[in-house]
Formats: sequence, C-alpha cells, structure tokens
Amino acid sequence: MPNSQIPAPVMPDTKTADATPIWFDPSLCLIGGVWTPACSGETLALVDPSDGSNLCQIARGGAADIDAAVAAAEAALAGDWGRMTALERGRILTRIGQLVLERVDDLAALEVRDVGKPLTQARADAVALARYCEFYGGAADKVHGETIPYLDGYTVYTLREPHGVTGHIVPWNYPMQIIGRSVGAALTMGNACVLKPAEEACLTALAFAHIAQEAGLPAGALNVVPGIGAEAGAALTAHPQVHHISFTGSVATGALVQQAAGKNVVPVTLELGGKSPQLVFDDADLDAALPFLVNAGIQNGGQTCSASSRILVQRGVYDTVKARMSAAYGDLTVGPAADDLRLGPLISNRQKDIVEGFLAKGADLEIAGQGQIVDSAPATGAYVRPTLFADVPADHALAQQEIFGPVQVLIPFDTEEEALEIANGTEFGLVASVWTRDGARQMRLAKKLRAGQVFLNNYGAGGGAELPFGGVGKSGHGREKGFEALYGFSQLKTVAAHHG
Ligand code: TXE
Repeated sequence: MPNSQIPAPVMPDTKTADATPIWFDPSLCLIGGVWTPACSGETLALVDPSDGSNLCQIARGGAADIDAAVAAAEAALAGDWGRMTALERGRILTRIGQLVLERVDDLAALEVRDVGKPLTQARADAVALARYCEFYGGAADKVHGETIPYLDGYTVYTLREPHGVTGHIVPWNYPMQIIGRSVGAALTMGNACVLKPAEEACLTALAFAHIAQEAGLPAGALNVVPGIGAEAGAALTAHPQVHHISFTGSVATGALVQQAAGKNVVPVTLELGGKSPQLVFDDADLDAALPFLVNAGIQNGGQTCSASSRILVQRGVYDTVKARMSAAYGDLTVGPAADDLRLGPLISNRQKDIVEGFLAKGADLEIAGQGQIVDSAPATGAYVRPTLFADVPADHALAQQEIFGPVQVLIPFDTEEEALEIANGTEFGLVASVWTRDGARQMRLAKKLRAGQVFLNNYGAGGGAELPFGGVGKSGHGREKGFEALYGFSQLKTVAAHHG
C-alpha cells in the first residue's frame, strides 16, 4: 500500500543504476521558500507501480505543516508577491514554462517511475505543463475589469482581485497537467497557493516547485505539503484562512471537500471524473473515429477523468465498429512504464483490485477484445488487461460507474433520441463526443448532451490549455483551463464613485 508509513531512510537504495535521477530531496515540504521535513518528522513510501518497489520516501505532512504553509502564503500576499504587477507575474509564469520545457525529459523520467506512465505519455504531460505556464503567463496582464455606465454623477468600474490563499488538492493520474491548469491559473491571478499532491505520486509536484523557485517565484507564493488525504488534505480544506479550494479526485472525497469548504463558506472547484460517451452514427467516418474510440478509453490505463468508457454505436455500423475495435484491442500491449508500450501499470495494486472488481461484474457479458500483458511485466506490478465488453445494457454497472481502468463498453442504439437518452443517462457529465457527417445532428446533440465539453468528429481536441474544462452533475462544477479559470481564481469587486 502506497500510503503505509515507513520511517526513514529518506533515499532508499532499492533502485539500481537505472533508477530515476531525483535531483532534489523528495522527503521535504516547501513552506515559505524553505524545504523542510514534516513537523512530525514522519515520511511515507512512494511506490513504483511497474514493479511495486519503494521509489523513495516523501513527507507525511499534517495539520501543523498546513498551518505553516497557509501562514507563509499569507505572508507572501502581504509581501513581494502581493505587490507584483500582473506583467511581472506573467513573466515569472512564462519563465517557469520555459524551464519546464528545458527539463521535459527529467520530469517525464520522474513520472514514469512515480505514476507508471509510459514515457511518451509522461513527456506529453510535461509539455502540457509548460504550455499551461506559457498560456497563463501570456494571459496575466490581459484579464481586467470594466467600466459600467450608471446614474448621472457616478463612475463605476470593476476590479479583478485574487481570492487570497488558494488550496489545490491534486490526484495521481495527471499530476503535471492538473498542477499546470490549477496552480498556474491561481498564481496568474495573484493568489498564493498551498498544493497537496497525491500520496501515491508527488515527485513532479515537488520538481515543479523547485523549477518555480529557480524561475524567481517569490517565497510563499507556492507551498507544497505532501501527505495523506485524510490528514494534510482534510486540514487544508478545513483551514479557515484558505479562500478557495480546487479539487480533482473522486466523487466521495469531492463531497467531503465541498462540505469542509461550506463550513468556511469558500468557493470550490470540483473535477470529479465521469463516464464519458462517444456516439457513433451510421454515417460516421469510421477511419477517423477508430483511433479515438480506443485511445480515449485506454490512454493512461483508462485512469483519465475524461476517459471515454462508453462507446454508443448505431446498429448499421455496430458489427463493423465492434470488429475493428476488437482487432485494435488485440494489438494493445501492457508492460513496465519504461518500456513505453501503449499501457503501463495502474497507479497501485489497490487501483488494480478496484478495476478487477469491475471486470468480475462483467462476467455475464461478452468480451469483444482484450490486450496482452507482456511477459517481462513483474508479477508485483499493477497490471490489468485492457478489456472491451460488447452489447452492454445501458443500466449495467459497467456502463454506469466510473471504473478508472482500461475498460470500455459497447452499447448499440437505433435512433438519435435513444443515443441521447443513453448518453445523458448516468449521474456524470464531463465530456462527450459525436461522430457523424450530419451537420444538423451535430448542432442538435452539441446542445442537448449533458457535458462540460462536447467534441464533434474528434475526442479531446488535443486537450488545449485554452479550452474551459469541467463537468456537470457528479462530474463536479466550476471550470478550469482557458480564461474561464482566471475568472474562477479571482473575484470581482465593483467600485462606484459618486462625484456629482
Ligand atoms: O481518490 P481521492 P483516490 C476516482 C477514480 C478512482 C477513485 C479513487 O474513480 O478509482 O477516485 O481514487 C486527496 N480531504 N478519481 O482514492 O480520495 C488525496 O490525498 C481532502 C478520479 O485516489 O479522491 C488525493 O490528493 N483531500 C479523478 C486526492 O484527494 C483528500 C482522479 C484524490 O484522492 C481527502 C483520481 C480528504 N478527506 C481519482 N481524502 C479524476 N477526476 O481525474 C483524499 N484526499
């Protein structure tokens, strides 16, 4: 179990010469610009999911560390960071982005070991982190208030101001991307951040903080406290001096975070995953669709909030799509992240157990396709075979619940109305995609699909930093990415001057 507390040594020697070069001490928190052990002195083991070995020890931060981090953030707001102009903040963000780009390989190497992400996908995440910093760096001085025509004798204008101290609780599936979109946007608007990375994977969060320091981010503008969710995470969300909370994770924990924030009456942004569908109509360009149909389900081992776990196919092309996806699944290989296959291990054996539990629930269903785990994959790694189920009833557990593993279901439909009803028929609503050449149908469905993002004849649109992202229903609320995030990480003040 990745969360088990294992006291010192700080840098275990379980890795040989090919071990990840961790160029910083991973057992420390960053508080007020100083790298320091957790107040308790305790550490947690970080596990390499490719083989189950101990990678290193990280700090087991707790309430006292969160208190210190929040105080450091308040001091930064009262000091250099709080006085900085938007242009200066933007320059720092841009510099962070440049340094991230220079260190893409170093960051990717950390993620390969820590998350079990195949190298190509880990590199893509590092590039995306740089992109968020570049995008927000450039946007920093382009977000502004407005003047409002009002009564005679008044001049009214609005100011966009930071919330103050923002809390960021990040999961293990895309640490770099989620830090980029959340911390990047919060810093851009002049907030001071306290980041609590996931206990399963936090090396790139720490690396990012080192890079931010190198880029000249003032002390206390970004503080990082690794630790267990119920300890450091809960302390952060309950802290009365935290003025905004951004959370990405499970529905159950998201509900706890919202409750805690509610007690202090602070806004939250919740991104809680989904059961995102792709709707394939008879007139779809199947050659274009096929790579997206499969990849959107198995990328990062299906551990993606916007994974497409439901493939809805109109009857006229159902057998063709099933046969082609089945063949594609036959080509999928799973193995150690360093081998850079299509799939690496899942994040942990705990996650593997969850996914295998879902596979067991599908025992009565037809398996239309499965990938292979390569022989060289250690038995101690968290590997599961990607699996495609066919003819799955829309109300089946596999078609309703988030699995967070490489599992997709094929669901046949006859009419557009039926497809819409099935697509909107879960408690989630993160993203959805429609494959059809019929322009009117595209427009109708784009309006009626219950989702925060809709893709027409594509899936994910490359995940651009520019595109507002977030869900409806149990997928959460609030939007990250794009300018929308900058509005979310700021509050509007109206100033009304009476001058006669
Ligand atoms: O999530 P948690 P877990 C889903 C996915 C997965 C399931 C469980 O279905 O199988 O959640 O994963 C912190 N107060 N997603 O257990 O518990 C925790 O330390 C404050 C979807 O990892 O939500 C970590 O940093 N924080 C998802 C973060 O919350 C707490 C990504 C996520 O952990 C806390 C990950 C508490 N009481 C999982 N308890 C997505 N939307 O992409 C935990 N945390």
